[in-house]
Amino acid sequence: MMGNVTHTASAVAHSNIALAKYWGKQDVERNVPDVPSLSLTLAALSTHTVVTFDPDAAEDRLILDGAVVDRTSATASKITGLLDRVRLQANIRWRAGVDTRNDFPTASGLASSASGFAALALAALGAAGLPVSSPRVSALARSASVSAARSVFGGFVSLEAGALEAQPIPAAPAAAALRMVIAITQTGTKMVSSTQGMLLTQRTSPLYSGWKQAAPSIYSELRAALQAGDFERLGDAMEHSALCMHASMLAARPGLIYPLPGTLAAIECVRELRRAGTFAYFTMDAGPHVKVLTTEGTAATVRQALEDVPGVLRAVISSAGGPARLVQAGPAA
Ligand code: 2P0
Repeated sequence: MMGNVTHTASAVAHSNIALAKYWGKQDVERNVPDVPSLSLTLAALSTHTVVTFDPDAAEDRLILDGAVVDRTSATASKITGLLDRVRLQANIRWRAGVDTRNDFPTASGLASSASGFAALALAALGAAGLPVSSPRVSALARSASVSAARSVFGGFVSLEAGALEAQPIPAAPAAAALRMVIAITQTGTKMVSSTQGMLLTQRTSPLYSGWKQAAPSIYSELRAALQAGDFERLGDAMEHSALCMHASMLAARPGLIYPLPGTLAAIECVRELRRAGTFAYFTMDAGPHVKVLTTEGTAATVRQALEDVPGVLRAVISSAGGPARLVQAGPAA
């Protein structure tokens, strides 16, 4: 139990893109994944979160990119759910102030929950004076958002089916030259949240069982290719993972159609680049943006080609990012 002072901590975490996708929950209550996933943490996209436990506060105050988060939203309940777990572990009842900022546009549809909940988990444990070992932070982040478990670690990260926490995995030394180019496409409609989307897929898609059956072997192939430095095989398995996941989404009822015309044009551009001999493989998540795996030497060419695609607004190059880190902890001034 802490003394009667305000405790605060500040953390930074990077986002991540899954090369082998997670889509489906084995345990909805505990938020445990149904399939194994493997991601690359991205240096270019990060979230900075400050958590302050305040004995005098009557309720949690949540600020996202300078705006108050609607208390009735799913985001607010995920944040307060995570804070409640920390309060329980620390045996405190104090309400918290949470101030979180993304260094990329939150409304752009890029994954902000991965970096956001990883930074929140680390800052909240730090502010409560609890140990911040990576497995513990990862398990707490996962309880709010499965992909966030992976953002606690840098580089290549895996999260096994049924696992409570992610872990960093070895890659061939040449993997240091890999880059991800994120092509941001026009967003038209409001997206179904990932949580709602995957529960709908599990409940209604006749292709979910096929996805669940295929995912472990795609993951294993991708992991082996990464370790062996066989990047063509890695890229091929990565595209297969994304397309199998999207096949299961498309067959949900009502169908989840995330790609937009610009998404398909960007995919065609990637295949065109590859036919011309450039190392470039795509993946896409629960949104219309396209993420392209390429190398340091070809990233600028890939970015330019993507930015020339109608429907692509801009493209960002990212190298591998490091682990989530505490930037400041202790009683507030
Ligand atoms: C992934 N996605 O592996 C997959 C691929 C989107 C498509 O993890 O319900 O925010 O909070 O555990 O982690 C996005 O879903 O979902 C996601 P919840 P999460 O990156």
